[in-house]
Amino acid sequence: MRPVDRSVLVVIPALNEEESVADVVRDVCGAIPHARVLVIDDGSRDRTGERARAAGAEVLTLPFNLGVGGAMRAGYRYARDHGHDTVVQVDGDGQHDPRAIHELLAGLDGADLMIGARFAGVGDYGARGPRRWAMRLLAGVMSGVARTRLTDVTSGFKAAGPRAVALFADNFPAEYLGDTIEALVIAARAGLVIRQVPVAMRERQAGTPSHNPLKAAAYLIRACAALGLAMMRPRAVVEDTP
Ligand SMILES: Nc1nc2c(ncn2[C@@H]2O[C@H](COP(=O)(O)OP(=O)(O)O)[C@@H](O)[C@H]2O)c(=O)[nH]1
Ligand SMILES: [Mg+2]
Repeated sequence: MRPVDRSVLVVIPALNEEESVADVVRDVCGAIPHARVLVIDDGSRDRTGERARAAGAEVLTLPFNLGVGGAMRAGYRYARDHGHDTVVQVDGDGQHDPRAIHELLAGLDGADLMIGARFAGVGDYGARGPRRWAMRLLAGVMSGVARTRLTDVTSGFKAAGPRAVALFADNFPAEYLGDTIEALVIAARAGLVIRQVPVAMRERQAGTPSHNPLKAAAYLIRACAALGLAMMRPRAVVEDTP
């Protein structure tokens, strides 16, 4: 399917991103004009929603903070209910270059889920210390689960085709870290094809990251627990879309 033939919903989960979200929305609209852009404003205490709307996005305002997983589940449901067969997840802090969306969409011709992978040799984005080791370990384990080589399983830059949209509208995990590891496990176990494409990652344009070095050490343990729990869930069944 050519990218313009897809009905694409770009979902931007955002928490307190008033300084960057408008630029992200404008860049996404410029890069992929035929897409609809939905910002999920997840209980922000700043003007994230207002800025996003002024820049041309639709905004779903959640009454209280659900986390990235809960926000993405809302996004996938919105896609299904409004007839979008393809969802692209983009961060609201400007780290993801919207020009790479085309490569993600092109990859959906041979896959159900495309990951924009940061450590695959493009750009100079680097996590350090325990966070990087955790990411590497998880990438190794997840490559086995997904039966393909994956180098960055915690990337928030992803494109989901029709089968993944149908699956995630009902099964997107809302737990901590669920939007990354657990979502991939659910997809792989449902028989979906997962692939990655290398992307350059930019620095956050403004605001503060939701991670900090102290939390990094806890990341590995939590992520492994998330992986273990995801493996214990019953397999989800995806109905083939016509
Ligand atoms: N909807 C929602 N978005 C969030 C939440 N926490 C972070 N985000 C957004 O998720 C994206 C990635 O978060 P970020 O802190 O940059 O994570 P990092 O890039 O992995 O360091 C950004 O667009 C954030 O605004 C949350 O609780 N809910
Ligand atoms: Mg970020």
